[in-house]
Amino acid sequence: MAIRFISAEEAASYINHNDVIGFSGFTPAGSVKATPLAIAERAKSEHANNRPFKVGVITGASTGDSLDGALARAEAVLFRTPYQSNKDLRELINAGKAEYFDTHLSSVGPSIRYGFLGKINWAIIEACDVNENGEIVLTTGVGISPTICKVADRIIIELNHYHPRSLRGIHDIHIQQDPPLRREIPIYKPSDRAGSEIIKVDPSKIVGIVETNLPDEVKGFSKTDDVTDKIGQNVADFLANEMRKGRIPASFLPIQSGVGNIANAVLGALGLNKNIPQFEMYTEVIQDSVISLMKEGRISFASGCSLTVSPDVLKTVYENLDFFRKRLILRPQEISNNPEVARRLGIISINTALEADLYGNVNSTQVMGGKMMNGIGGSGDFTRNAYISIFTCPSVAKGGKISAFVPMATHTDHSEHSVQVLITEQGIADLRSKSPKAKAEEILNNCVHPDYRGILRDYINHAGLDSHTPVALASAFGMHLCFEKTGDMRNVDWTKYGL
Ligand code: 0RQ
Repeated sequence: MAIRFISAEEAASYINHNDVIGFSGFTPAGSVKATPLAIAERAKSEHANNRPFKVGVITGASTGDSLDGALARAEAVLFRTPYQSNKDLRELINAGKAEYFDTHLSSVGPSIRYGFLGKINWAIIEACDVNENGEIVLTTGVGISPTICKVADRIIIELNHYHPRSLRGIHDIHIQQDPPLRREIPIYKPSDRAGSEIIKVDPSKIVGIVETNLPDEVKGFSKTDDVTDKIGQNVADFLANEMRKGRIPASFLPIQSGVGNIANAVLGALGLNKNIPQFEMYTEVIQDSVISLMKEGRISFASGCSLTVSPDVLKTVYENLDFFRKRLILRPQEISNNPEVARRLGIISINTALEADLYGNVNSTQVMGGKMMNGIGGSGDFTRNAYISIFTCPSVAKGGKISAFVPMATHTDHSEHSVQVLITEQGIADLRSKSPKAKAEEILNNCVHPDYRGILRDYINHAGLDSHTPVALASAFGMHLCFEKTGDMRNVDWTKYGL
């Protein structure tokens, strides 16, 4: 194959209305940038000429603004899956102008191969190197790229010169065979390799190569504050205590940590707590704090799906690639988030809740039951299969007007059967081996904000104390209804809500 270089506009000109596209990347790391921007422009000009133009968008997880943001603003999204976190796309989804289905990240690649997502017309992926034999070296995110390259009819590659070709070797591309031929994944510790450094495709499927030189659109983190620092300290104290009690081996266990401000602060706190030994990570997103802790020797190895770090941190990684190459592996999300591996390694999962109920059911995705925030991401892949599963969140949101703890979660991503520990800035609720009533006491005494303890105590006292799980059906959403009516859950008057 002679490599054919094309412009992003030419690439976009090949895409048809209703085409389904699988995009590279996992978070903004490794997401394509120039081609989706050109597709968005094409959509706008088609719409201006009264012609329909929308595409199905399948990604690894969230992406950068040039992909999700641009396509959303152009109203060019037919459907979208899985995790997203772009403000404009979120608004489009919540306005019902794009079909969105949220699914576990480890399931996306296999679901595509099983045919559950229909035909995939295009794979549009970012690479730092490609040759005439169809050998592709990815950049900072692996996501679903190996699978979409395999199943898509045609492939467009963004060759991004921002990333050095010497990234080759940092990826471990292993895709399982599908049932009934599936075997075990040969990963027994985070640093084990199971696959290849490259993706190999049929070169005749590559329609063209779009050259770019663009950084990942990774946003920095908010500075930690008293609340996130305290949550981090509580997580570190909990884990140090588990070690003291002999419930976590002295060599420690691999950590999985979600994304966002809280997760970043938690990792920082784990690094600072000298009662926790040097540790490894088997996770999905490798954030800024992982790189700092690696430099300090607190993290010895990190296996992930993406290197989602701010531009300055990525520069440090590239300037010291020999050091980091020995300590980092990037894998497809069906392997980084694989339930089999999570269970085998005994990972400690730490993810974030929007709200939880008094029995430990966690809502990570839908505000007031129906407004999509980001999506479940990998939190379900890990939580259900963790050695210890932890959820963190501040005890209140919106300046105290919303309690993170409510009588009944308005949506459940993680059920009480999988959630073992809840941690806020107030303290730690250890839910393991407790009945629903005992879980409610633990949460009420240790995690709930003082402003809401009396309110929730009243609910518990009145709610079916003669049942296994105390629930007063008429009042269960009283705090949410009160917020909708008055803008503050603290105003709840239970007598108005059935108690
Ligand atoms: O909104 O900034 O407008 O006030 O939610 O909350 O406290 O900044 O926390 O950045 O860590 O995000 C769950 C969304 C938390 C994220 C979530 C409002 C709050 C604020 C964000 P404002 P914070 P974070 C990894 C694995 C998905 C599950 C997961 C997430 C905004 O961590 O998407 O962990 N997790 N996946 O005010 C209304 C409530 C609220 C609320 C918080 N009860 N009601 N709004 N907020 N609680 C992902 C991958 O797999 C890639």
